[in-house]
Amino acid sequence: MPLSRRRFLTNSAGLILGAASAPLWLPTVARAGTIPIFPEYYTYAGFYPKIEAQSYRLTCDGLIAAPRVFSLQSLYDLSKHAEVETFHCVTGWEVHNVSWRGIDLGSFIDGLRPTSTARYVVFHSADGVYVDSLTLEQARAPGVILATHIAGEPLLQKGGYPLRLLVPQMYGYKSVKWVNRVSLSAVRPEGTWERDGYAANAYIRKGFSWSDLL
Ligand SMILES: Nc1nc2c(c(=O)[nH]1)N[C@H]1C(S)=C(S)[C@@H](COP(=O)(O)O)O[C@H]1N2
Ligand SMILES: [Mo]
Repeated sequence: MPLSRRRFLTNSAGLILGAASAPLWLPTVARAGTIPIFPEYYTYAGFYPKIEAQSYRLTCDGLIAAPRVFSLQSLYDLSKHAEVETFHCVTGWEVHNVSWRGIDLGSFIDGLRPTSTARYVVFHSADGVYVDSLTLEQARAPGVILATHIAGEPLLQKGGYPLRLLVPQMYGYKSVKWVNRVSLSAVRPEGTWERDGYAANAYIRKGFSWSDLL
């Protein structure tokens, strides 16, 4: 292609893009409908659990007054906390202004009536592999929710449907997907990413490289 022709195309493209006020680079939030599409949908287990609303149960056990089992409907009834946050994966990507709805974790845990010896909240995934935990104090921090909805819609199957943890203060690996068991414990089991050397207290550190966490 002659150089002049190429210049012409570049100029036209610039004008069109300018008129549409769309940036030339890819936006951080790509949208299908209203649900933001994340750059990656991780599955450490190697598959995405397919959970049916009717048969789903959340089991709560360990150091609490008595074990409890919740249906999805009963969790939706508790899902009243709205939260808009940037989601940060420790591998470097982030998605801005994600609007979530979920259950305030602090009040949920208080409702389970932890015993005086309980120190950690452990989150298990229906994939049977992934696990992570928070201290009771971290679990009670503002904005920490068991998310049921994203952008007003139930979570995507790949995004942890029907229930995922959201810890906005920490890197995404803390936010366990497909949560089906919440267990109160006196000891902290090693989380999936901790086994690879990542911090249990995964606070997002602006201006630091992800490798600082290693
Ligand atoms: N069960 C389960 N939860 C998980 C993961 C996983 O592989 N399995 N990956 C974690 C990581 S590293 C990140 S960054 C987020 C990514 O969320 P997404 O898969 O919805 O994009 O989920 C977290 N929760
Ligand atoms: Mo991640």
